[in-house]
Amino acid sequence: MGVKVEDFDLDRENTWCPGCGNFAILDTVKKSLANLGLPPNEVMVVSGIGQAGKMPGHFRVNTFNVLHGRVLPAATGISLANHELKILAIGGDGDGLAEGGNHLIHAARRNINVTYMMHNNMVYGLTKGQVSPTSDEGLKTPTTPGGNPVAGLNPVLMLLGLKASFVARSFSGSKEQLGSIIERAIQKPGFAFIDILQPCPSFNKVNTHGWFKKRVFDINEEGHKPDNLCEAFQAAMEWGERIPTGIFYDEPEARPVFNEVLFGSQEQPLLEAELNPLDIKEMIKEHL
Ligand SMILES: Cc1ncc(C[n+]2csc(CCOP(=O)(O)OP(=O)(O)O)c2C)c(N)n1
Ligand code: SF4
Ligand SMILES: [Mg+2]
Repeated sequence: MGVKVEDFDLDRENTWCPGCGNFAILDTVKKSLANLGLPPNEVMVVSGIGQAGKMPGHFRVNTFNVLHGRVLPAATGISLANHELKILAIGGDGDGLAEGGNHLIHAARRNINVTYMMHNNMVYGLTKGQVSPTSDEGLKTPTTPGGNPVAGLNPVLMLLGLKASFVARSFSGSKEQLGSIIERAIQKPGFAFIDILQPCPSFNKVNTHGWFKKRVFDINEEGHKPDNLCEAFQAAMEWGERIPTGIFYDEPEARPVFNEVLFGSQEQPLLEAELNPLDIKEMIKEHL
């Protein structure tokens, strides 16, 4: 009796627009969890605010929907309290790179044991299409009516610069590739980052499903091996007429995850450990 995709089904009204890339990402995540034999009670999905942030409302797992931009601090705390959970952090490009950009830096640096999926539709979808940190230069939005005056940032290059343990990019329209990357990321100990390109047909009329489909190609199929950081940078530099996807970097040498750095190897999750409160009255007196 393995885990089935239907085990993750939740009968709730879905308010995503027709054609939104989030549907394919949701289906693929559920399939990947089933393929890995991870039952819903062993999975925790933490999400921020935005259309991507609504993901946990649509599948049966442990969930925590937090403030905009605060996905990774919450995921860090959960992973420290219970390292036995498989933790998926989910949010949009605005959530992860604008409001939450600071947290992304430190989650990667600390190597928290979390898979982070950033749904990248290159705009703020939920709040009706404002410019985001990944919007291309020239994109006209309600906040940049004359066109985005600056170039969008490349999240893959940013995460390589932070030496994240695992850095990949996929596209909601490449479900097979996306599924295999998600499965590998979940199995990777430490911080695994996936930039998931997705169309927002309601508010991004430029970077559409067809626009991405015409440009994406798989770097691993073209021979890129993800064990070399310099070559990963080289592969990630491209953006435009051709958009590289696949696994850019998968750190070959295992590095301790944040739990191990703080607590060493743990026999039981912190939340089950016996409380041994320190009596600090004498210490306080010394400073009075
Ligand atoms: C602290 C805070 N700032 C701003 C907002 C308003 N807000 C909600 S979602 C959002 C951006 C959503 O864009 P993104 O993260 O890219 O997700 P998408 O909807 O595109 O999936 C903003 C600015 C908020 N809810 N809370
Ligand atoms: S606004 Fe865009 S991101 Fe949000 S549900 Fe609609 S298509 Fe998807
Ligand atoms: Mg977005």
